[in-house]
Amino acid sequence: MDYKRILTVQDISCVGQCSLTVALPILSAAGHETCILPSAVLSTHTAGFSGYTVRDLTEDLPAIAAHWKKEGIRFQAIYTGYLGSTEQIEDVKDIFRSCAAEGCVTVVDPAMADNGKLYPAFDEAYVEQMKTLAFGADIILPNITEACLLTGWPYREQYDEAYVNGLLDSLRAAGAKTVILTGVSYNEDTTGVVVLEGESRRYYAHKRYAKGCHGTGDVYASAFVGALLRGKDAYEAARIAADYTLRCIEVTRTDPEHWYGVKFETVLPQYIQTLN
Ligand code: PXL
Repeated sequence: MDYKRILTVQDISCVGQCSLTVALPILSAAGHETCILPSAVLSTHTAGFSGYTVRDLTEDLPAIAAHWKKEGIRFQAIYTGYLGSTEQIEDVKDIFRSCAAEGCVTVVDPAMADNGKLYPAFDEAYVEQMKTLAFGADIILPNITEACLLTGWPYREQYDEAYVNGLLDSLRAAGAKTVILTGVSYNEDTTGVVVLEGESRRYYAHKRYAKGCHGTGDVYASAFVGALLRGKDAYEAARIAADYTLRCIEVTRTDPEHWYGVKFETVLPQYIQTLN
């Protein structure tokens, strides 16, 4: 197996099964050396908890990047998620430029919004700056809300294929290369992802549960990156990640105490099997 070194840049939510506490185990399980750059440290994630603490690590990023440059450290993939500040995005772009190994794949999950709303930490300036990161990346994984924010396309709860195609056209026109558009659902029973690559648009649909779970975007993006770096093509990686995320929801949804994340650890063996 080809052993790859990947850098993932996202926050540490100490409790809540999202961002780095999900990305690191999933990427490691996929068999990759996983280096991390914490964008911020929070006591919990911000969706459903109140009174959480936040330490923004923006100030630390330039010195960390400078050290890596001095050591000649390079990554075969760089994958970003929830970031700590608008200013930090410039530092992340600098890391894209200076720490990429030859053929490095850059993957941006513009984790900033869902269900038509920005997460509490972010504002319009963050969205503007995120565009400069996302449209320079090889692959982006927005949900519909994030794709609307990145393009100015109007957000709608009910939509059809023509709406989704228009949204994908807008992303393409704005500079997006490969797009994995998540949470695309045309009826109550199924949801799925659209994979836009060159002229090809393919939809993968699977069972939908009425109530979503927190943290599934991060589980999905991490499982996607893990599979992609194992040599799967974008559509196959998108399918593997969707099936895995669905299993995570299935083992969690009947436990009302576990409202803040998904029990992704318990089904990691199945994810690993699908990669082999
Ligand atoms: O799952 C995305 C995410 C990551 N990190 C933090 C969050 C969220 C979503 O709300 O609050 C801190």
